[in-house]
Amino acid sequence: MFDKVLVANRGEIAVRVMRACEDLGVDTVAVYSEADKHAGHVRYADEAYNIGPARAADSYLDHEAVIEAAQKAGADAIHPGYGFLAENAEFAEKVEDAEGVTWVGPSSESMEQAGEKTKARTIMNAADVPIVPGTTDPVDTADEVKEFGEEHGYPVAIKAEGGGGGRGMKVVRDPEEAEDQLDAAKREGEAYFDNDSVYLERYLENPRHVEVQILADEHGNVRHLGERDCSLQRRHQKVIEEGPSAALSDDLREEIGEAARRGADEADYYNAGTFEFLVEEDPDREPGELLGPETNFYFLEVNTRIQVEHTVTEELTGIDIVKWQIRVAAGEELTFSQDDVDLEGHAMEFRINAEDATDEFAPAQGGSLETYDPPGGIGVRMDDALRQGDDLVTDYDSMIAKLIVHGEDREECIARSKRALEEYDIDGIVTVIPFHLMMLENDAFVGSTHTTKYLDETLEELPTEEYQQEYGSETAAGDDDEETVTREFTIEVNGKRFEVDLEESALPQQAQRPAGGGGGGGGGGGSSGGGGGGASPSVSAEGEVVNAEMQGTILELNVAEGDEVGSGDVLLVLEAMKMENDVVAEFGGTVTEVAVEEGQSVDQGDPLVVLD
Ligand code: MV4
Repeated sequence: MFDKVLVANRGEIAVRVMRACEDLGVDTVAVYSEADKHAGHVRYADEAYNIGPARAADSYLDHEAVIEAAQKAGADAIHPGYGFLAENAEFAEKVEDAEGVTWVGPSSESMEQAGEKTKARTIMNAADVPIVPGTTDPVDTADEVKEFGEEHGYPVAIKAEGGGGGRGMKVVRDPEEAEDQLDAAKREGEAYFDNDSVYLERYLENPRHVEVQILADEHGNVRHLGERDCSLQRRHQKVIEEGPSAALSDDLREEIGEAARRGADEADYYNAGTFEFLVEEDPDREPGELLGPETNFYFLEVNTRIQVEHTVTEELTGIDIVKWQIRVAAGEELTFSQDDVDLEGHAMEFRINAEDATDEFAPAQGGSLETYDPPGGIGVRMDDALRQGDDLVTDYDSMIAKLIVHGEDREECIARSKRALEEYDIDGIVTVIPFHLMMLENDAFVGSTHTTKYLDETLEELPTEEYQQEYGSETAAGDDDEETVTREFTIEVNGKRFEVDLEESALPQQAQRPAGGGGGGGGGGGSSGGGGGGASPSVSAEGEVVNAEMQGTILELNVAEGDEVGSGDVLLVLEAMKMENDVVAEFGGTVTEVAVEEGQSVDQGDPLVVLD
């Protein structure tokens, strides 16, 4: 076993990995950026090293800085968590080659194979794992797309060779779209993955997203730990994950699990991994009916990392997946057989994101945890790295915690989840807790007839605002547009306790009154957050700078210096956290400067374009 493991990550997953180390009696090393000096993972670790500025590219993504920290600390292994460098085969190879340091993960070769989708499809095909009907060779011309459409029918999916997780996929619904969508897919592939190679698949209109957890050692033992259903997604972002899937019959479950195991075996895969499948939903299926063994399912991709939602599987199987990642990397053999793997009860994971569901899930732009009082009790697990009083760090993703709930069956799991989410007390930062509570009373989710399209298609019809009103946290600036401050008081009347919410209407009053009118208590003044352009409304002689609202990648640049634009024109598309965000002109004018190029990654607040 290792003596000391460096965790090349931050937040809840870094703490999760360090907890596994503690359980194994292994020392822990954290790395952190300037923005994370006081972060939970730094507090948790035995020792910690500053590896650079807040900007991820200069710290958590800096290969040399991470490896140097490991060598300085005398760590004999590096665990990458998820995100950041976790699926970077080049980095894994550098760690493999570094003196005295072991990579906790699959071989860099496996990672490279998994990253090239046509290669992965070829291997799965060889292992008799069903793949979506399509090509395993790259496609170059619109004519090839049309030929495929004629033979297999429309719609056709064009996917980037290096793609995954919602990036670089375009759908062609009729032959006229072939050329444009082919260009778009190639452009995205080039911008994100430095690879404009694309391939084709039949596009499935109504899939469920089912993924199988694999654990394998370096001695040829491969186990599958059952599946998770991640069909509840918004713009490719998972919202609630659960297991076992409430849509699968046991026979189908067994088939999919065994297919994943065969695939991992064929690929000589080791360590933890997830095999993603699309399962063709039957649109006429009623709640309570299950998809039988005749149902089509298709391999989609392999994720060569520990995933956010691994906790669901841990609750169902009682197996500590992260601990096994470390043991397997140290050369140990798995000590349980496939028959030993038992799924017990039902589990759900709720991602607690600091986002405003009533404002297109805009990430919170700041704030601090005035109250942080997470739930507990039977069946409740919290994975987080925060405590009351912490300031929100907005430089990275918006997930601040995970709530994982286990019950004897799905019904108990849902009831317990409601209880836990209602217990959860957070003030000072907006979160999606009210949205989760809404989903637990949503017919499609409760009946488990939802597919991956459900949220994107019906979000607008859901009573998101009502739940936010009822269950939303108190935040300093109030709810975005309404500039009210709510304060909670506890009073006792004749010995009975009452909780009273007092609302102060702060800002509008001040604005209407002449100076000196007093009125509200200061009330935060509120950054408006929101989805629009984001630049402050001051005007300078050279023009107004449009800044990046969040960290991301420039996917598409629509303007050049000297261009005239109208109010509302899309200046560029910023991809952040797997979502495409249009950055629009707030007023018409001339583009006096373009500060970025396609494919460039930018930080929150970086200047993008100047408009005059
Ligand atoms: C598909 C598909 C339908 N047909 N491929 C989206 C992310 C990327 N990893 C693959 N994705 C999809 N591929 C074919 N041939 C539908 C999706 C898809 C999806 C998949 C899993 C989870 C959520 C999704 C949401 C929209 C589309």
